[in-house]
Amino acid sequence: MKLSVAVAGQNAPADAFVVWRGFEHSIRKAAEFGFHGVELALKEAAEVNPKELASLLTQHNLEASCISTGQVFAVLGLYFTHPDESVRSRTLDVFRGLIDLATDFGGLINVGRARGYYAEGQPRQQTEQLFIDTCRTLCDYGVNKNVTIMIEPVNRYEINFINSVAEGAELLAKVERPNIGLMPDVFHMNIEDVTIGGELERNIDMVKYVHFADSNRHAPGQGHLDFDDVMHGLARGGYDGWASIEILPKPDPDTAARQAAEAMLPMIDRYNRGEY
Ligand code: LER
Ligand code: MN
Repeated sequence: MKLSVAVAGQNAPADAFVVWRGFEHSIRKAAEFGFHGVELALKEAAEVNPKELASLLTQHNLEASCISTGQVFAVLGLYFTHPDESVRSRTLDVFRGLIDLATDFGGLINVGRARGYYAEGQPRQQTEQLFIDTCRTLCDYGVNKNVTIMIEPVNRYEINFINSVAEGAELLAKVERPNIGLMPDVFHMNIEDVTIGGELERNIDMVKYVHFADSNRHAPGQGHLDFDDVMHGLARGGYDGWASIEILPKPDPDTAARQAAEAMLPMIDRYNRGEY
């Protein structure tokens, strides 16, 4: 398993769960703190210059772990289940651009709240069908580019559709595409799932990536989540992908990142030595 940290552009909204902003600064800091990669939180592909980004990553010996898309929903207001076809079409355009970018940067696209939600007056069955159809369109676009689309279950206080890993796994089976998967976030699992380690293990075939934060969205170790349980569950399932730190920049960005690195890098080393 490798450890990444979520970062964003300079103009990301204040409530984005990233420790650092500005790609040059973030990549330098991530390397300095010992992370193996950066998760790029973007709202559209045009936000980065691929050549400059590739050269920064090479210079600091870091990988891009994935492209996450919270801002596509939060800033652009775009999502898969929107009743208006023209909004869905713009959503597809933005995601196609991000998929193209992901071919050189990690090959993994996160879909959080951009999956959409059960809206008042919209039949639930229609919401689910729009979700499935959009996933299929994007998976088909990404499959020959080796890009996987990962749906992130998000807790009920942030959205009303696909809250638990179990719900996500059930719905994604209906997408019937090889390059669809789940991105469990242990912060959300702590609210929604019956167990954390157990559910990670049980659904491991769908798990392509994981988000790490403690129960209070602070760095692992600063809340009451049991990361031994998380690591044991992933190890029992034989997981060998990325884990990414997605936390609040509190008490300040560097302290939060240092706490996360100091808590998790030794655990990742033990994990990779087969000690869980
Ligand atoms: C995004 O990765 C996430 O975990 C959500 O809480 C953002 O709304
Ligand atoms: Mn997350």
